[in-house]
Amino acid sequence: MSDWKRIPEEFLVPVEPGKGGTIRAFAYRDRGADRRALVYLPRAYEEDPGLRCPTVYLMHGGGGDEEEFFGGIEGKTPLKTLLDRMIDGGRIRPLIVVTPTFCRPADEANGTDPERVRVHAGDAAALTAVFWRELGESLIPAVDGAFRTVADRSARAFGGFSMGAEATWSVLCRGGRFVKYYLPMSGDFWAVSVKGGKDHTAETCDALIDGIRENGLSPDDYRVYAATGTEDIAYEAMRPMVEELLRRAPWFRDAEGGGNLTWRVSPGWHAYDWCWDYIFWGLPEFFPGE
Ligand code: FER
Repeated sequence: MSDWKRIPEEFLVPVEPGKGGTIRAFAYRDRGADRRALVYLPRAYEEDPGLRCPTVYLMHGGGGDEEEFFGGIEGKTPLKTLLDRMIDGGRIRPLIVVTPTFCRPADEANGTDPERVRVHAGDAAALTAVFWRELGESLIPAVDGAFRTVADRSARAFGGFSMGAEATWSVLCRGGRFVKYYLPMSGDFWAVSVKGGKDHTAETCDALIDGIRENGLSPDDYRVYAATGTEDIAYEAMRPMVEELLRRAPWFRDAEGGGNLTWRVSPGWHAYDWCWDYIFWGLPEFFPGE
């Protein structure tokens, strides 16, 4: 039995045309390469030219691309409606949401074959491991330059699904100076090995904490909301990893006792359908409505 609460239905009813936020394509450059992301701008951003917003970055899973979270600029997945309704209902502040991709053409991805990346999570991990560099060096500066963001790490979140969760742990480990809030959904950290959260639990947690320490962060400087489901293929790897993190005070302590790490388990499986729930419950922990 699970006491997991699904998203109340009213948050999944599209707002009237013209009343919600907008999704657009966003082009930027990274080390000479053309890069693309989708960007959601909340309604309030368009209406109030003085408004600056926090930014949430969401990374897709293996086999996906920058279109996947929103279902393209038409917003075919529930995510746009969910954000519109959460902002309207005062659950979260008006936010800018950016969905980039870790995929790169073969000639600029250190020999990584895009076709193998699409099919093999282990190959994708070569790209999720390094995305933090592009984030800090190119994507964040481009987004902060193009939109009225709150250009500060305390107004940035990074989350992702599956291999996007791997990217999320990697940003915390290696790029924690750029981002304060983390939403890893259904994925463990592969710094030591594929499924290292299961097969090398202690070493994986050591690697994460070593990176955090090397970046000069203290436990108040980051906040993690980690979630997956009991029927999810990531559960067997994410659960031992996060449970071990919860034993690593002062670096991680249960948010229920005032700490920096929330661990939530749904009855769900490895699918975006469950990410909507994790986003619904996670984002208000970071950027509550006023
Ligand atoms: C995990 C389980 C599965 C995980 C990633 C996957 C990063 C990805 C699977 C795939 O893309 O096929 O714990 O963590």
